[in-house]
Amino acid sequence: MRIDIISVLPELMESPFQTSILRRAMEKGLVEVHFQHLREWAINKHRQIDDEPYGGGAGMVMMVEPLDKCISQLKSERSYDEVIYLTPDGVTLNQKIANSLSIKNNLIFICGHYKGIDQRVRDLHVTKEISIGDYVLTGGELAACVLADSIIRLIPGVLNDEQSALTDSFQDDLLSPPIYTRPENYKGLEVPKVLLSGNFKQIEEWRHEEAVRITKEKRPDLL
Ligand code: 6GU
Repeated sequence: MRIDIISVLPELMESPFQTSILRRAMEKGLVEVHFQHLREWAINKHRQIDDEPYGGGAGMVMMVEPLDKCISQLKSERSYDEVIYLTPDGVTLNQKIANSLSIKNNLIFICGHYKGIDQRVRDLHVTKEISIGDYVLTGGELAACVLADSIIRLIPGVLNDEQSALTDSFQDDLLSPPIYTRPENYKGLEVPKVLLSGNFKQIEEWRHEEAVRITKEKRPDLL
């Protein structure tokens, strides 16, 4: 998979991709992440990428030309499955969306800033608009990192068995059951006996019951 992230502030996204699992995924060649610096596509010597909104009002608008030039250049080099605009107006990211994007080849992410992007970028190029929740961030960069992380970890080979994505919370619309490691007794708090029983059928039943109980308690909307 290849992800191109278009941004005015790519510095904001450096460390997530240089650390731990995402870094290893890139080193293994399972994913390429390319940062496209939007200012390099600016059309004047001030490297301007935003301008005042027609019709007035507060805040600036990201101009159509730099974004269109950058996206058109990328599209001339390879075909893209989706052009995703990260915006609080988008559909809220969930595991189903991450799953569906994890099987794509090439993706473009556009990180919005200020009041957003000129509508014509959406009309020309954007195929999906994604938000990471009902709150406002300073820009789309942190959301792009969240989206990329949720997708990349699902690519076969990125996680090892211990980190398996198959037993995640949300993978079957249930939260995870409680988990324990040594010691068996800590300050009088004991590990549930069933987990020490060696009876895998019983353990699986217990885990499922606990997952249902916890989901009912914390996130009844998922059931
Ligand atoms: Cl994708 N962008 C911004 N600026 N704020 C957000 C968001 C995205 N998702 C939630 N809040």
